[in-house]
Amino acid sequence: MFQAIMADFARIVILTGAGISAESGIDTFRAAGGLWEQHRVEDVATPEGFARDPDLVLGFYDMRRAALARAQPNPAHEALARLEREFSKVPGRDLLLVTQNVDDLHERGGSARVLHMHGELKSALCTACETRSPWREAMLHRPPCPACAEPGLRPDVVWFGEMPYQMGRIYQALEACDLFVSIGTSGAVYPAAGFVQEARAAGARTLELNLEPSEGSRLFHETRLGPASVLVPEWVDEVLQTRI
Ligand code: BV8
Repeated sequence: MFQAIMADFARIVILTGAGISAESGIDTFRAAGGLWEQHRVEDVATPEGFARDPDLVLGFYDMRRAALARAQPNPAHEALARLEREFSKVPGRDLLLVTQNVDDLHERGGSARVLHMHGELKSALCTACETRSPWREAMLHRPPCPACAEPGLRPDVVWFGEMPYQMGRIYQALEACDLFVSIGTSGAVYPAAGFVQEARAAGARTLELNLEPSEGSRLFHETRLGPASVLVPEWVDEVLQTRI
């Protein structure tokens, strides 16, 4: 892969996956011992699995919400926040951070504008009144919905077969971007795995930062392999140097 020339980029879309939070101690999905080895996807990340065994699903997300409370953002999250701060100082520049992750490490790392296309662990969706509420506790004991008091809360995350959030806004940003950067994702799940093709069709440069080649590596102009906590700060320095 030839080195992408860090020319001046005005509109950047960044997609992150579980790999950017791995060094914060958050399990990824497909690594050895990862989340999908401990549980079948069909059982814990589909509406059918939730209908079949709500206790298993609520317990699975309670465990992940508790693990998140013990995790801290890492230099990769912090570097993206630095890029957002510097970008926002320059008129006409736009940065959209789209994450597949349901953790809040981007926000705790300092990012202000984060689009959680697969929802968030710290949000509860009521199956009775469809209200979304900020949520930090467990759900296994069926707490009452803050809006309607019904005991019908589920994790506000997008399961397989459900519609990801804000797809219109994401596709709009992909059509207008001049740089698309994918960080820490295996490229195994759609529609996120197809974003690189949307960006290329729009004429954008495409860069992948990942620990190992993903399923979509061949679709990127450039792939850099290594841990996000090293690659992302290096890349942000490159982009910001070019700008000044
Ligand atoms: C949809 C949220 C229609 C919950 C997740 C049949 C029926 C219905 C749908 C389908 C079907 N067949 C296919 C589909 C589509 C389906 C799909 O893609 N299935 C796959 C299995 C083929 N998708 C859907 O159902 C989606 N909805 O299609 O609706 C539609 C279509 C178009 C437009 C609009 C609507 C909904 C999918 C969402 C599922 N929810 N998560 C939760 O978190 O529990 S999926 C979950 O896995 C993630 O959110 C993410 O999206 C996905 C991939 O995970 P990654 O983040 O990439 O993590 P992974 O472990 O896989 O990889 C980690 C990577 O990091 C690795 O590459 C590793 O090398 C790297 N890494 C590790 N350490 C580091 C590192 N990199 C850097 N540094 C490190 N230190």
